[in-house]
Amino acid sequence: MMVHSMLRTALCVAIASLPLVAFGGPAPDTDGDGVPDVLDNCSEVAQTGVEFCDTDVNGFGNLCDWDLTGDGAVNTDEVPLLPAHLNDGGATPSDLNCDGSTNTDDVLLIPARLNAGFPGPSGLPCAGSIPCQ
Ligand SMILES: [Ca+2]
Ligand SMILES: [Ca+2]
Ligand SMILES: [Ca+2]
Ligand SMILES: [Ca+2]
Repeated sequence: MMVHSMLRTALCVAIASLPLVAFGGPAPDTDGDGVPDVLDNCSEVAQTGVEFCDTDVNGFGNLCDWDLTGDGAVNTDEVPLLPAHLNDGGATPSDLNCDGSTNTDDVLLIPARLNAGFPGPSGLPCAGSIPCQ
C-alpha cells in the first residue's frame, strides 16, 4: 500500500514537471492575433476578434485574397474587374477590409496584395478549395 502511494506521488510529480510542449503546447498563431493558424484564413495578417470575411469561400480571407479572376495569382489581371465592385453597397471579394462596401479604404490595401502575388497564406486545411467550410 505504501509503495503504491509513493509510486502515485512520484508519477504525479513527473507529470506535473513535464513541459507544456509535451502535450502539444499552445496552438501556433503566426500573426499573434489570438486566432490559431488552423482557424485563421489570413494566418500572416493580424485581425482583431473576428475572422476576415471570405466572400468567394475559398478559404482565404478577403484581405489576403483579391484573386478576382480565380486563377490562383494576384496580379494586374484583377485590376480591370475592380470598377464593377466599387461602391457596390454590399460585400464583394474586393471588400478587403470586410466592412460591407468596396471603396477607397479597400483600394489602398490593393498594392500589398499585388506585391504578395498570390492569395494567402491561410491556415485553413481546406484553403484553395471551394467551398472551404
Ligand atoms: Ca492568427
Ligand atoms: Ca477568398
Ligand atoms: Ca487572378
Ligand atoms: Ca471595404
